[in-house]
Amino acid sequence: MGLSTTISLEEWPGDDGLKVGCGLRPMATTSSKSRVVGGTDAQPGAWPWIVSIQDARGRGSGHICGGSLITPEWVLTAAHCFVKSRAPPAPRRDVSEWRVVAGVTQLSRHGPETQQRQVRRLVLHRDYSSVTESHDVALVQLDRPVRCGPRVQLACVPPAPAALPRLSHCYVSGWGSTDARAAGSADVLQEAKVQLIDPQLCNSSRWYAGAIHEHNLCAGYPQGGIDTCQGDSGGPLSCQDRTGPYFWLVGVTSWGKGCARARHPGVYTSTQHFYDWILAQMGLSTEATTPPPPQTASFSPPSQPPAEQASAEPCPFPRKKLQEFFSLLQELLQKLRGSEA
Ligand code: 4AZ
Repeated sequence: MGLSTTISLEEWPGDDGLKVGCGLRPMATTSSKSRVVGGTDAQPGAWPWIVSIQDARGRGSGHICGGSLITPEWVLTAAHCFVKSRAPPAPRRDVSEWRVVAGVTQLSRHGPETQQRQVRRLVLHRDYSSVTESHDVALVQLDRPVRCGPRVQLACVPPAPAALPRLSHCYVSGWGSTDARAAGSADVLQEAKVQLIDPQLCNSSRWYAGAIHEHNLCAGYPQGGIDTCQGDSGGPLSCQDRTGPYFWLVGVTSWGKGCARARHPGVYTSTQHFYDWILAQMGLSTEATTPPPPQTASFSPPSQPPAEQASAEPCPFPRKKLQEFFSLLQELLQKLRGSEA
């Protein structure tokens, strides 16, 4: 029988810094076939890395943008979320204006695993332009790490410069508008299956006519109808790996011409393109052992102590559960081998 009985957790899903013990959806049952615009509710825990970034002084939930947990204390999101109007840029530097909610599906009703955090630091990409929407990426450091559990997990960021991992199904999720013609956010998290669209086609004259940057991805449908919309920004474009039951955080929802229009799919910031930037800002690369250069758009209040070294530890929950699962699997395989002999 061609099965190995030695299964090491260290080899799964991979050996790169940001993808061990990540991308798992412990609560997911079946794959979904739904939409964000005109869409369907996501099941609790369906996208356990998504967070709601909220204006702490806003009305209702105060939801502004989505984001994705990439370590227990860092959230990857879009830079434009922190700019009041897209032109001219007026960054909202005061971290006390924001809060981050993890482990939530329905914004008006927090569940047992919902965890609210304050923001310690905002890092906007220094090349973000609200005119061209280039480099629309930001990191949010939480005041303290979240605890992982069935509804709170980390996303896997694909390493650069390797080719994109072998991807199969891609999904977007968010609390953004469900009506292409109306603003406002959804109370229950929405999800949609989308297709990655060839960048050349996306940038062609009848589509985005050159407005797509090399660090963007286009996803949606040529005919429109299913798309992210206002309020979904910063949230994840997550694609399943062909070889395993885990997802990659492939894109960050950035912009689009309207929502769900034909030949104008959603535009995403490619996370792979910013892999080194992400590591550097979190203090996980050699570059970041020196203070960030002055032009770096770091909005940490000067009175705060330096950020603790970002934890590269995977969330413990899946590891323990997976260890149990793999021990059981190993036992089963041994039994099967025994009964074959
Ligand atoms: C927005 O305004 C926005 N259709 C996000 C995504 C898309 C359009 C607009 C994609 O945040």
